[in-house]
Amino acid sequence: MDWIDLRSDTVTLPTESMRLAMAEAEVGDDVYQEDPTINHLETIAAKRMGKESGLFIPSGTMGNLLAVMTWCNRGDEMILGDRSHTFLYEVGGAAAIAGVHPHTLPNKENGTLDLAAVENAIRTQNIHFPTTRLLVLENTHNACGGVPLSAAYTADAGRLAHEHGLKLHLDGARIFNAAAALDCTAGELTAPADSVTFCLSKGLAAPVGSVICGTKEFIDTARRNRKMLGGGMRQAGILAAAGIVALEGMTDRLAEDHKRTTQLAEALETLTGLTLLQGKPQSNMLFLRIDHPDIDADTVVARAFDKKIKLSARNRTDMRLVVHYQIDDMAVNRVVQLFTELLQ
Ligand code: TLP
Repeated sequence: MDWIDLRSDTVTLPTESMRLAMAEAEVGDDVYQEDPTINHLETIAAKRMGKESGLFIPSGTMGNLLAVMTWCNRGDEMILGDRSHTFLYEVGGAAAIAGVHPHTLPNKENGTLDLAAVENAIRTQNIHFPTTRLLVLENTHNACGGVPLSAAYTADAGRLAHEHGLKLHLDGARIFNAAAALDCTAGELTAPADSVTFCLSKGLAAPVGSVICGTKEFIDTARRNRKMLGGGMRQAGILAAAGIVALEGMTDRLAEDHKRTTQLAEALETLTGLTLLQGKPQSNMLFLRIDHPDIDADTVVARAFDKKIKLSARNRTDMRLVVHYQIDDMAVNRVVQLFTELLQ
């Protein structure tokens, strides 16, 4: 029996065609910008995001840090959600490395920020204040349940940012999930943003990598900053080759993951001792609460492991399940069976 892993879509394994493309990739030294495979990935990625240029980077975390470093000076302020990945899960790199001061606002349940609150948070000219330079949004919003942010909302946020001289960065780690959820193109969702990062290594199943996109001028500076962070990767066309397969071949199938997430949710919500958090899933994530006298989330994780199912607990009661390329109908059935047996 194969392992099932619902801890994240970061656990996806590369496909056969990715491995083949990696083996055959033409490579060069990317610090000299001479890796043809990376150059090609950056070109097609920028095109999909509707931006001038792209830069291949090792991770989404580095992408968000590069955006912060490239748009802000030390001591500047950025506005972002209190449940955003950049604030919660990036080791405080924006403060520690970029020296940027985070001004958090509460994320609404739908992943957005109240734009009137954003406007109020933008600093005026005052000798006591840092300068507000950047607004960061996340699409899909991970901690808010994998919810997609609409193109209309992002456009309103972009307009507001630009009216006040701010830049808008979009953490689009799962922007293709958002596009699948909203039945639009990724480009429609990224159009209002000055910079966007997206991950190849999550639902798109590439082994490593993200791309950050923006104007040529922005990317030229981000490239210098990537070098400063030690992210100049030499013959990484081996990795970019898998990224090209991911970008060209894996985005259209994400709706399948969303369908299975809904099926899983519909089966689990019928069980007593379990409630769905954040409503019906809108993409590939399912958040649930265990509400049982004898079983907590850690017990579920331990019992699941015995059945070759990897799950993770967010705290004593809550769990996040993420559906991805390696989760087929049979895997969904095994997970439903596990919860049914545990909670009955
Ligand atoms: N998210 C991971 C963990 O870090 C929590 C996950 O399992 O979901 N932005 C968003 C919205 C993300 O969800 C993640 C990763 C990142 C950025 C960072 O990407 P990587 O892992 O490539 O640094």
